[in-house]
Amino acid sequence: MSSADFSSGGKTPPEAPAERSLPEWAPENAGSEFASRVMGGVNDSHDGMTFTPSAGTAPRRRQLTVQDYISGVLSCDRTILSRAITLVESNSPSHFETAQQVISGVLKETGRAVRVGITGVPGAGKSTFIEALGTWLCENGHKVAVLAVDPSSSVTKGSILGDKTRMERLSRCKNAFIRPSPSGGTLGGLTRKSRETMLLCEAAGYDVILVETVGVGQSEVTVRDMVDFFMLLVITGAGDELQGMKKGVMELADAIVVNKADGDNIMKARTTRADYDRFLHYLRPSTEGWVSHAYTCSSITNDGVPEVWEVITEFMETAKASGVFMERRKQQSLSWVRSMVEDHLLRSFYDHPAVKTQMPEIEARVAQGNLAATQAALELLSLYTKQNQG
Ligand SMILES: Nc1nc2c(ncn2[C@@H]2O[C@H](COP(=O)(O)OP(=O)(O)O)[C@@H](O)[C@H]2O)c(=O)[nH]1
Ligand SMILES: [Mg+2]
Repeated sequence: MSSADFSSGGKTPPEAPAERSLPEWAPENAGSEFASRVMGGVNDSHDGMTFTPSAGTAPRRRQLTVQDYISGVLSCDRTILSRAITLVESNSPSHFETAQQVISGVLKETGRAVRVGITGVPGAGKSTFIEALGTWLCENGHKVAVLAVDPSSSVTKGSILGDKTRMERLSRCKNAFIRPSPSGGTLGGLTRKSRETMLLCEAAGYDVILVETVGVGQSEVTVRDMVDFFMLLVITGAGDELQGMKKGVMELADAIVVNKADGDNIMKARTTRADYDRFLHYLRPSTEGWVSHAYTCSSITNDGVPEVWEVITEFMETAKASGVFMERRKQQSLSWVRSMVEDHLLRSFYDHPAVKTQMPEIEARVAQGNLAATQAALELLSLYTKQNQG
């Protein structure tokens, strides 16, 4: 089996955005000429900047070589960066190969950004917070990339995280790059795509990566595993604030931020903050050597937003000094490798022809009580291994 099979699912490739005529984040809407032909480098001294019109038709986009992608990403050409991400998000094996060459080509320019994950229930204000923090960071000399990991979009086709129209202000900053969640595929596939997108953004010079996610399935754990700093955004509510809040999520957080501390809500937000802070005191810290605290902010008035960045900065200094930062990055790379292997194996198993054909019957026998679960699993696995060896 080729490495191409790592690419998620067996679906048709998504179409890429046509140059200029569509927003850079809109892969679903795009023209149909993309890409089974992006492969294939050039042998001459092609500088990657010329059009190669096909006879008779006006070209809507030029094809890019691997080298075009690499130099485009490294020089932060946003159109090319978007197309490189579309390539990474594609489910087509040939795109996968090209994407891997592009990633390899930029890899040494990655890893220098501060990676921040932001989770919280829908409506907590994650997007608004990211917009506030992102805009403030851009005004203070940073280059900010915003990504989303939204496993709901692959299942329900609807996005829990909402769309990027909310980040209108941030999207006008020339130092900001906003990319919505890729659609389609398993959470494993989604994870690979998000991580690689993060690398591409880093290679393009974005020094802060903000990843929005929501507490669905494993997505929080997934995002914790790809960022340096993980924060939980919460809001005040009626009654017991902490009720219904999963202890596990709080244990992942390097900070809990009570958002919407504005107007009539300020006092309540402060009380909520104190409650969370007390609670955090009893939890295992998410990051060794760092005591997670709770804070308040308003993503509308911006009060407390720069202070959250101060916390992140202090966290990075502490974690780098203690070696925890490097160790976590190392572990993250290793778990990335493992999750890709697992994802690949799962797909290879369920896509296996013999398994596919016989699975319904074997499962039916289990359901009818005519076959033990263990025996069924063994039968399926032997179908898989037998034909793989043969
Ligand atoms: N008053 C107030 N409203 C906010 C604040 N942050 C977000 N909101 C509002 O809360 C709603 C949900 O925000 P959104 O960012 O979409 O939440 P998300 O689902 O967590 O991304 C929107 O109507 C926002 O305008 C805040 O700090 N203060
Ligand atoms: Mg949102």
